[in-house]
Amino acid sequence: MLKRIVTIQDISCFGKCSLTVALPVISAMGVETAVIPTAVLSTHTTGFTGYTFRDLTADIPQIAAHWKNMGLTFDGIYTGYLGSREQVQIVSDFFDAFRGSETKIVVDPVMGDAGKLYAGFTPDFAGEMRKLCQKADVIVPNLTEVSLLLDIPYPEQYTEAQIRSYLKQLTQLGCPMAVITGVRYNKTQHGAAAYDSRTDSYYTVFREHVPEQMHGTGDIFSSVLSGALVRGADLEQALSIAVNFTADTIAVTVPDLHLYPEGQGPWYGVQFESCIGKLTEYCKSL
Ligand code: PXL
Repeated sequence: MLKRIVTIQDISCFGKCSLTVALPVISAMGVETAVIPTAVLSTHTTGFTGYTFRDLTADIPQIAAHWKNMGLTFDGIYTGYLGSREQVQIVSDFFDAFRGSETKIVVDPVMGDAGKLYAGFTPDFAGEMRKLCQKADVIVPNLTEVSLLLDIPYPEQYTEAQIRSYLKQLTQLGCPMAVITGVRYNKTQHGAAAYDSRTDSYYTVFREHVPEQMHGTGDIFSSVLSGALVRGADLEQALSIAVNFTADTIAVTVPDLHLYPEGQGPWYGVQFESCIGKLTEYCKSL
């Protein structure tokens, strides 16, 4: 029987992030992908201006009630960008209603990047997100989100020992496993680090660093990680597939960045479509 994930995040109609990457990427991994759109935006909020934003918070409990009546169950629940504290609370109730003994819950606590909050977020939102993280099996913050969750200054520079300490502190929020994305210990490599508190094991996977800030790559990473975990990968395997696929999508995009409107290339997202074949290849090991 096909595994089934429900992913709960916004749909940014243009700009390839959140649902417009989660749906194709998780489906390509051979996992059925149900969605709950939390909001509809004309574009994502980084770089573009004048975007529309339709909030769908009120629809979420109604969708959940319908699904409960139908007896739907999920092998995985993966959450990304959530637009308000109220939405985080509703998603937390969704976890309680749909968590089965085998359900993997992945929370990507989307709040910011490169030391800055995304438009519309305030630091107090982090308190609500911290509570949601307690209910997850795996959380997937970048270093900006780590600083918000742990209430520490954004670390511009860090050592491997510090990353290990952050990972451990993240699991002490209440989730057994944590992954930190966008980790760099030197100028040439870029990757992610993970910690499983149940076995006290650390893992890291790196690829060549590309000096471009691309948009939507965190959502691609978390989608792949979620798909792999639901397909039965352990944390180390899931980390490896997620880092490698994300790096592949960045590598194919860089040579074309100059073809996009002036300076906007990174906002348009990465060309993950041309890497889907590699993703299915990586999934053969699962
Ligand atoms: O990729 C994260 C993300 C998701 N959804 C929306 C965003 C962003 C980041 O800017 O604006 C609407």
